[in-house]
Amino acid sequence: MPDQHAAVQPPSPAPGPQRTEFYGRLKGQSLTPLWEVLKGLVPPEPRPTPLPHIWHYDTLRPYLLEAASLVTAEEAERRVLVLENPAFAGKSRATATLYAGIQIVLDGEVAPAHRHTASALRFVLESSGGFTAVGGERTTMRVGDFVITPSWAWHDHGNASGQPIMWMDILDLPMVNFFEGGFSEHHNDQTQSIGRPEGDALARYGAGLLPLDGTGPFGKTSPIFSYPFDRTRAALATVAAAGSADPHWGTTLRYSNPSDGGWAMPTISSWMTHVGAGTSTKAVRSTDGMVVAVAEGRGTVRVGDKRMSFGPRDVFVLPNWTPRSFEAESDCFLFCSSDRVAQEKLGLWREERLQA
Ligand code: GTQ
Repeated sequence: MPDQHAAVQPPSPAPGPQRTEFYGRLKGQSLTPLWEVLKGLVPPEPRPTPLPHIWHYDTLRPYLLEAASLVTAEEAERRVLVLENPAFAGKSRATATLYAGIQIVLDGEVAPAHRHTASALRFVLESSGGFTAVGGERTTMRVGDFVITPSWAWHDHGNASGQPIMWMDILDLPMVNFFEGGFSEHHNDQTQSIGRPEGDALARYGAGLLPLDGTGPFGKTSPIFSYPFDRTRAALATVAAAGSADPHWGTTLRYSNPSDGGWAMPTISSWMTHVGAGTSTKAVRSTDGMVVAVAEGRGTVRVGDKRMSFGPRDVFVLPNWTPRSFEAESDCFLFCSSDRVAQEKLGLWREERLQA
């Protein structure tokens, strides 16, 4: 230990044993030299960790059915196969900030009521009419529907359709857990009590009308908790037919919160992109990593130097700040989600449109 009162010596300019010895002593004081870590801490541009990855539905489906033969929905609480990015082994992450999984509920099963501060969305992949109940209202889940479970809303899932139902879950769990701010609890009953008829929320908030008073039941989340695919598809097809596609983003409409015009959820952005048969989009990159589920169509996505062919119900990850573009063989309807809304609120979101 040098004498603290001795005159400070000019620095020894080259790395050497003195530095190593100094760093060793710093460690013991819970101190670390910034100059050794600065470049990693403040990178000149994003260095994406997630890898591009695709899960083909044909591959996923038998595993889901096998899971359902081994574990009941009740025992599992949520019987889900997590879509874990190969770059995040053991971390239950699809991107740096989003969790994704595929959930299966068999005919006659119940996924019991619980709630958590993490927000969830569902995108329905296969259904003959299973349902979810959210905050006192039930909604039938049809293929292509976008359904929200707002933060801290009770939710249980059920199925009396005679066939299994499968959907993609996306939750903001990595974000919530980053803040270490998460809560959850179980309901006393398997299923919550239902206080409003099916379709109530859509009628009140989703018909271009709003109640005279009241802001809706879900705080920062859209009071429309179920956005039916037939409406989304019809709107997008009409807009696409008008020929106003963005060269980089195709024809895109975002799911919005009618109360304020913002994104439907406070932490996760979702939108649907149409790319017409035989057309392609130009490459673009943005700071948000995306999870995409194919609602309809076949095509190829280029992401960085990788090409992935996709078909209906496939799910893929497009890493942050990595150029991406779509080539559509047939008319494609692509459901996309990312943390864009969170980045926008924090002033972080950027995009770069490339000319290729
Ligand atoms: O349906 O509530 O995939 O709580 C992960 C956690 C689904 C759900 C997931 C959950 C849920």
